[in-house]
Order: sequence, then structure tokens, then C-alpha cells
Amino acid sequence: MFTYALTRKPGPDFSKGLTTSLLGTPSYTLIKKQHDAYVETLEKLGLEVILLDPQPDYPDAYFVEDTAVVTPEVAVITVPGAISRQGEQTSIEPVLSRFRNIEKIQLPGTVDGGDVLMAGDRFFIGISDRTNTEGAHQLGAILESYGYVWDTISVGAGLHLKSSVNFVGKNTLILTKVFQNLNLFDSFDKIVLREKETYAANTLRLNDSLIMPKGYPTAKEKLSGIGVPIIELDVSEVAKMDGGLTCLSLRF
Ligand code: CIR
Repeated sequence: MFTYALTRKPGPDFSKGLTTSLLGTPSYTLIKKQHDAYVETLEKLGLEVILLDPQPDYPDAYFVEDTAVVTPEVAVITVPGAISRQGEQTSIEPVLSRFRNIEKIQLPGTVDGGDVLMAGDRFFIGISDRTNTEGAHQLGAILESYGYVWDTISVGAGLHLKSSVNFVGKNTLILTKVFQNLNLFDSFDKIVLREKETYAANTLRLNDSLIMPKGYPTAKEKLSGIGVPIIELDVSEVAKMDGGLTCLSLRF
């Protein structure tokens, strides 16, 4: 069970962040509202929310998930893979050091937390444009020293592993078709998303609830089989910046 969620407000320069999306120009007014609703939801679910101010000169810094990997035992501070994001992690470290032992990824290793999927007591680390093999192996070695099993997965298309696969509890993964036959996922039940609903792969299991992006009815119906309350949130402006529900917080 998670007690805390670490989040950061999007800043007025958030639209200068990295994006490949063709979803249009994002609105600052709207992303602030959507972020407020996200924070309120975390609070309603009983989490203590640590809300940081925007980080000047780092327009992507509200995607805090990419700056650390937190387990019950340790917080691993990453080196984000995008040059423009390297430095976001320095303001996260002192916050997490109040709660966990700190370990660090070192260059030339890079890791984005969005590539790190914890499913039960196993970790899957995506190798992507952001997370390199060196970074994945550094992280794997740290996780192994705390007793975790880990594997790497090639992410291929898509920003991060968790843009396409997430663990929703009940030994179940929600994922896009590309990942459905991966041997590494053989022991899991799977909710495979329709082409039109792939964005719903970024569904967040938070204690005894699921938070999913609004507007994916087939995915929602399948997720209802998990048997926990489902909260839908509109994150349209976050999607325009290639982000989703998981990247807006670190849960621990
Ligand atoms: C980026 O390209 O780094 C940001 N605009 C989006 C990061 C999203 N993070 C995530 O999915 N964990």
C-alpha cells in the first residue's frame, strides 16, 4: 500500500516540453485544472500528497515519475534520458531522502522511471530512446541487491514501457497488442487493448483503486473485471505532451 505521492505542478512553460504528439496545442489553464483534479483524486484515495512547485528551466519536470524508482526499501535517483531533462532529478533526491535510502544511476547510464514497471515483486525495465542498456543494468543490479527479480524489454515504438504496459493488480497487465505475446509476460493475465484505445494502457493502480484516462469504454469494461473502483480522469493536455497518469507522480 502506498502512503505518499510526490507530484509537481506544471509550470507556465510546460508546452515547451518534449513532445511527438499531434494532438494540438496544449492549454495551461486546462492542464492546471487537470493536474488539480489528479492531486485531489490522490488525496481522496488517502495518500499524503507532496506537491512541489514548477522547476524553472525544466518544462517537463512535472513528469516526476521519470526521475526516480521507489520501492519499499530504496529510492533510486535516475539520470533521465533526454538531455533537456537531465537535472530534474537533483531536486527530487532531497525529498525522497526523507523517506528512503538513496541510490543513484550514473552516466553514461540513463533511465526514465516511465520505463520501469513493477508487477508484483518483479521489475521489467524497458530499453528505449530514454533508458539505455547501461542504465537498465545499473538499476537491475541495485534492485537485485534488495531481492528483486528483473528483466529488460525492448520498448520499440512508443515513448516508455509504461506508455504500453501497466500492472493493474490481480496478476493482470493492461497492454497493447505489440506486447501481448511476449514470453516474459506468460505468467500474467492480460487485458489487451483495441487499436483505438491504446492510450488506456497508462492506467494507474493505486492501492485499492484504478485511475484510468477518460474516454476508453472498452478498456473500462474489461478493467471492471479487476473488481476495484475505477476513477476516470481527463488528462487531454498531459497526453499532448506525451505523458499520462503514471508519470505525474511517484507513489511510495
Ligand atoms: C518527455 O518527453 O519526456 C515528456 N514530455 C513526457 C514524459 C512522460 N513520462 C512518462 O510517461 N513517464
